[in-house]
Amino acid sequence: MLLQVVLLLLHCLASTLGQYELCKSLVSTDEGSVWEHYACQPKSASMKDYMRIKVDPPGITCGNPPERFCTLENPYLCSDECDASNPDLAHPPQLMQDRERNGLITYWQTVTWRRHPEPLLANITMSWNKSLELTDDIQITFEYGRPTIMILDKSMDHGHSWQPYQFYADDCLDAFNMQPKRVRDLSPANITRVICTEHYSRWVGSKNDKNVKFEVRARFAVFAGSRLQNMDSLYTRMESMKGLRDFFTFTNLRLRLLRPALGGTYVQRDNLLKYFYAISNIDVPARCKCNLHASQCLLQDGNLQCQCEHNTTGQDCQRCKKGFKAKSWKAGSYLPAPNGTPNICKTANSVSSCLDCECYGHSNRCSYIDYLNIITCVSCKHNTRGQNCQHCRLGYFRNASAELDDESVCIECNCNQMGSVHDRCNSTGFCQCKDGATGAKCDDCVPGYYWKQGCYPNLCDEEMLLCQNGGTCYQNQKCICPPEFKGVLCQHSRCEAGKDCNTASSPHFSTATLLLCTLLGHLLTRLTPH
Ligand SMILES: *[C@@H]1O[C@H](CO)[C@@H](O)[C@H](O)[C@H]1NC(C)=O
Ligand SMILES: *[C@@H]1O[C@H](CO)[C@@H](O)[C@H](O)[C@H]1NC(C)=O
Ligand SMILES: *[C@@H]1O[C@H](CO)[C@@H](O)[C@H](O)[C@H]1NC(C)=O
Ligand SMILES: *[C@@H]1O[C@H](CO)[C@@H](O)[C@H](O)[C@H]1NC(C)=O
Ligand SMILES: *[C@@H]1O[C@H](CO)[C@@H](O)[C@H](O)[C@H]1NC(C)=O
Ligand SMILES: *[C@@H]1O[C@H](CO)[C@@H](O)[C@H](O)[C@H]1NC(C)=O
Ligand SMILES: [Ca+2]
Repeated sequence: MLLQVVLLLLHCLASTLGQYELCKSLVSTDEGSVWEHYACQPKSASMKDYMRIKVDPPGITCGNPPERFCTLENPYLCSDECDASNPDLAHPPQLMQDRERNGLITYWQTVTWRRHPEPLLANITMSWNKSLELTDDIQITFEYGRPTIMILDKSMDHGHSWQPYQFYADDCLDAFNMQPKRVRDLSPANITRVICTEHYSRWVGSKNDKNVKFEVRARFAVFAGSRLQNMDSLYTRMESMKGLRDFFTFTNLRLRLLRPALGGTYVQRDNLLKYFYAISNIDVPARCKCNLHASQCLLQDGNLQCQCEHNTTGQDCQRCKKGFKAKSWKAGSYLPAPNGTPNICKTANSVSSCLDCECYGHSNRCSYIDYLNIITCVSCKHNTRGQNCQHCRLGYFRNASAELDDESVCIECNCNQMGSVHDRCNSTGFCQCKDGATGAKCDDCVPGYYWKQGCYPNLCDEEMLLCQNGGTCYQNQKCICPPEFKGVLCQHSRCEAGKDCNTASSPHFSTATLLLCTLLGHLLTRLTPH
């Protein structure tokens, strides 16, 4: 009874706090206080406070040297000036993420489009060195008009690889050869589609609508209802729909500004001082991705870091702590609502009754070997072997980018059976090749060899081992000789002394013919008059 009351109270507490904001709580039961664990995630935060901004190319920020600029609405009003050396007139990149006070708008600004028709291009790269999950719309505020062409990119691997997130143009077909779409055209099944939208690029006057958005709320609303009243439904989809969570996940964002605002008309070359980009704010509402193992995410040594619970560790709580690897790591789950499943990392002890059974999650069984006095893992999975399942089975090698407790820690060598000595490889995946074979898997031949279920030395080629007497080399395997010749390189005439054939074309003579020729030569020199 008491337990039920406490649980009910707890449930109320959880719903007032919003779900998944607690990783655990102490509950009293008839047997005393125990910890209850739940799936948990940090609160949404304004990630612009933590972003590192880089603009490219390096000289794109205005003011060095100082320059004048005009506005699109009144092109003859060119009183404004950008001067990097004067704090009041400078427009450095950090003004895209500052906190504006007293209604004073501060903005980053580029040089003007002096070199038209060469495009005025600028990239803004935003990095966090942390996986984040969007919780609301990204909003970029442009002063002096929004770009007519722009791409928003994202990276999920700290900038190693990038993918487009959304295309923006005043004419999608013309700029990107894409049909214009709105998020509201998307159905639940294609909500993660990358679209091109014209909604944020058309000229409406520079003051009327300054914002360009990446719509997250509207995508959430497809599952959670227009006022996001049913987040459970969204979270359930996050678990079941492939790619949905990843769609909102990123470590870096990049804005590629491809053409500035033009004022609703074509480029007027006599006044290029009115074309440039200016951004006053970039809002990125998101939360740290902690795999539902942390409810806090704090700045540590300049980087965001999940405060991992459930005996997990790592920047995103993506591993089990040392000594808690009895089972493979798993992300927490939103299901079942409302508290989810924490998927706690377990000590080896809690699984294998007091033995020190550390198998990096590749086994949860150990046995004691009496005469060696050791405890060893039994039936290591994932192609591992060894006392702690810490080695790879023969024929497999260690995946250098995987942790020891990763399911993909051992990669099959895949040595070519014909080309290699055996099916084992070294620690970087190189197999041991037979003579003439090469390549990591020994499925290639060194020069001078040809492949035919293994590597064999060339019998003919186009350089050293030329087929002679008009023979042709067939796949380095044999010379196809004209009928009157034979031999590996067709170097032998089929004609033998006494037979009726034409030896004149042959550079090779039988001994008898040679003798005859020598004799004839002598005779001729004797007969020639001096
Ligand atoms: C912006 O980034 C893209 C993709 O890496 C690159 O191709 C392009 O050259 C960059 N543009 C500028 C102006 O640096
Ligand atoms: C990124 O974060 C990781 C983990 O917090 C840290 O080890 C690394 O030094 C950081 N890199 C940069 C460039 O700050
Ligand atoms: C998404 O799916 C809906 C209906 O299934 C379809 O009408 C719409 O064109 C699709 N959108 C895109 C961008 O493919
Ligand atoms: C994590 O391990 C510690 C012991 O090191 C234990 O006190 C704690 O309760 C564990 N937490 C969870 C969530 O299992
Ligand atoms: C190696 O491990 C990494 C990290 O777990 C994984 O992403 C990758 O797919 C693995 N490589 C192979 C070939 O299995
Ligand atoms: C594995 O073999 C390849 C080819 O012989 C060699 O280049 C590499 O250094 C070897 N790796 C190790 C770790 O021995
Ligand atoms: Ca600002």
